[in-house]
Amino acid sequence: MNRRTLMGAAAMVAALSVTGLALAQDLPPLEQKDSYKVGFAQTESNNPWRIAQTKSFEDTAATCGWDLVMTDAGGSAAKQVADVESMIAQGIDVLFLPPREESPLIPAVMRAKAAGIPVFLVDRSVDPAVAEAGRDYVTFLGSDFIDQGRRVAEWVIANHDGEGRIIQLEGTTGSSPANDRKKGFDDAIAADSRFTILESRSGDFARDEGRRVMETLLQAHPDVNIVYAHNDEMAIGAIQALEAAGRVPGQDVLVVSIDGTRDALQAIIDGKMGVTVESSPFFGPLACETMKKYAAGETIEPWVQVEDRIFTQENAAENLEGAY
Ligand code: GYE
Repeated sequence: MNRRTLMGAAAMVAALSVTGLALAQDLPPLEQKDSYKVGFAQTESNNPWRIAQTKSFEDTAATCGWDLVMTDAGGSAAKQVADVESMIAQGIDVLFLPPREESPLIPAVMRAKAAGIPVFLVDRSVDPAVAEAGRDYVTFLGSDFIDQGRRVAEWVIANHDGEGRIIQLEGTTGSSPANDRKKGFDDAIAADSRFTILESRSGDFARDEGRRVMETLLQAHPDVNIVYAHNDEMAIGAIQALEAAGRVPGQDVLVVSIDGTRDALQAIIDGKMGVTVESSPFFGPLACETMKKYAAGETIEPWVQVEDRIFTQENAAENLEGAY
C-alpha cells in the first residue's frame, strides 16, 4: 500500500465511524438480556487454585443467568485454542478466557472478536504488544503480578538475616504471571546486595514439577537458603524435595510464594513457609458484575484490578477457614 491508498483507507475508516457502522476494530457489543450462553475455557485442573476458580464460575452461573459452556485444556495452549473455537461454533454470547500463555492464545482472542463475541481475559493476560484491551478484548480482570513478586522480595529483604542464596521456581513458561512475578521479584531483590539468585527454572505452576525441579536444583546448589516459588503448589513441592533431602524448610531454607492456598497457609502455621502473597481465584462475581456493566454500555477500564492480601505467621490461622 502506498501513502495515498493508506490515506484513502484512513479516510474511509473515519467516514464509516461517523456513520456509526461497526468497524473491524470495534469491540463487539453485548445485548442486555436475562440469560447468556457463557464460555469459560479453563487452562488445566491440576491444582487447587484452578479448581477453586472453576467452582467460582459454576457458583456464579445461577445468580448471573449464565448457561455455562466449560472446557479444560489439560495444560495445552493448543487445546485451549481449539476449545475456544468449539465454543465459538456453539454460539456463545461471551467468552471468559484465562490465556494459558501470553502469545499462543492471541489467535483465539481474535477469532472470538471476529465472531462478534466480547472477550474478557480472567486471571492471566496476553502479550500487550499484539492484543489490546478496549480494542481486541474488553478488559483484563486480575492481579498485579509484578507487584506480587515485588512484595515477596520486600518481605524477604525485611525478614531474612545475612546472605540469601535463592532458587526461583517459575510458573508456566510464557504465561503472564510467570513473566511478571519474575520481573517484580528480580528487580526488587537486586536492590539488596546480600541476595544472589543461584538459578531460576520453570516448574509449570505444578506441585510435582516443582518437586522434581527442586530435587535437581538442590543437587546443583546445596548452599541454597531461600526458595521463591511463583505459586504455592510449587512451594509445597519444593518443601517435599527439601525434606526428602534432609533439609529443614523454615529453619535452614526460607520458602516464600504466591496464591494463598489452604496447604500454603497450613505450611506457614507449621513454620515451613514464610509468606504467601494472595492471588485470588474467586473470579465469578467480578466476572458477572463486569459483564453486566459492559452490556449496560458502561465504560470498562482496560484492567479491572484485584487487590491482594498477604499471609504470614501473623494471620495465616485466622484465614485458614476460607481457604481453598
Ligand atoms: O497463581 C496459579 C495458577 O494465573 C494467577 O495460575 C494464575 C496462576 C496462579 O495455576 O496457581
